[in-house]
Amino acid sequence: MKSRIAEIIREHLTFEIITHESPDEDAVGAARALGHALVSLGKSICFSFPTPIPASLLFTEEPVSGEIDDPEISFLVDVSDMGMLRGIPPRGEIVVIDHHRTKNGFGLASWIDPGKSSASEMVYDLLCEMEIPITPSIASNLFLGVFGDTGGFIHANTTERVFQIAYELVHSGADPHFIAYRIRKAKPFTFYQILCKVMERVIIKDGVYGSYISFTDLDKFHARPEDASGVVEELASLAGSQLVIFLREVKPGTIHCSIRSKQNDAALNTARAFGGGGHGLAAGFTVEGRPRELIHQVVKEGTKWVKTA
Ligand SMILES: [Mn+2]
Repeated sequence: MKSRIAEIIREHLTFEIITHESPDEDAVGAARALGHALVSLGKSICFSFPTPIPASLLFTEEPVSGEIDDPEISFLVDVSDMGMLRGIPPRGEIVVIDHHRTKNGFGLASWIDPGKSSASEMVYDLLCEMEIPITPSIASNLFLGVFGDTGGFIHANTTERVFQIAYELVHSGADPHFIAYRIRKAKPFTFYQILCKVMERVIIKDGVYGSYISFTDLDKFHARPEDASGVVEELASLAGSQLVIFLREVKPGTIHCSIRSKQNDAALNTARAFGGGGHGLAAGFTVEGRPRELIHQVVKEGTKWVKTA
């Protein structure tokens, strides 16, 4: 499928690059790296982000090309769920590059590989296949994505291959210290205000830890939407937690849920019960409701999927 995508790139001139709502490091890194690569081939590109890139992820170089009105191809990068596009339709023929587990491929070509650490790893493989030089801008964006999706080389997807790619990216000009510090050592004060509130409310049941932050809390802290990102990882760092759930009321009555688990598929199965999806160990969903009530339901569902010793 990788070679089919390479062929599609060679045969077309104008590309739209789309990623999922609330873009994370991998979404931004993979999308921008692919953009740089296409521009280096003389193609014209444009981006379509269903929700804006958080300010904290705006430090890597953005590719620039001439304006296009009618892209021939729409790349979906780090996303294969049309529900995560906020209803914004792709304008060209769809080509998917994603590592989230989904049932079916679709569009003109669909390269979905849950065995990859990140969409950035896939873009790296594609560029190698096409013998496109990895410039420092491409390297920095791909390193951002690989670092982000492996949790800083911590998660189970941190394979030997990931380190090999990281080596190549640093060799090609990515600055690992700069990127890691921008992501990990530059947290806003509001992050810790949110975290304190979340910790006060933790519910613990059979290895399942759940908590939430309401829209009112976020408003009180003058928090930006992205200020709560990383809270779920802090819950997952608690000793004894097998599955963690974090609800964030993104606007009054709309709740986004992030789930992490240490046992395979527990996060995904819990998310699926509420119409969501993701990876086996990291999944989520968005529903209408009240966080204070919903948290009990999600914790209860989570306990079904956690095997207790
Ligand atoms: Mn990803």
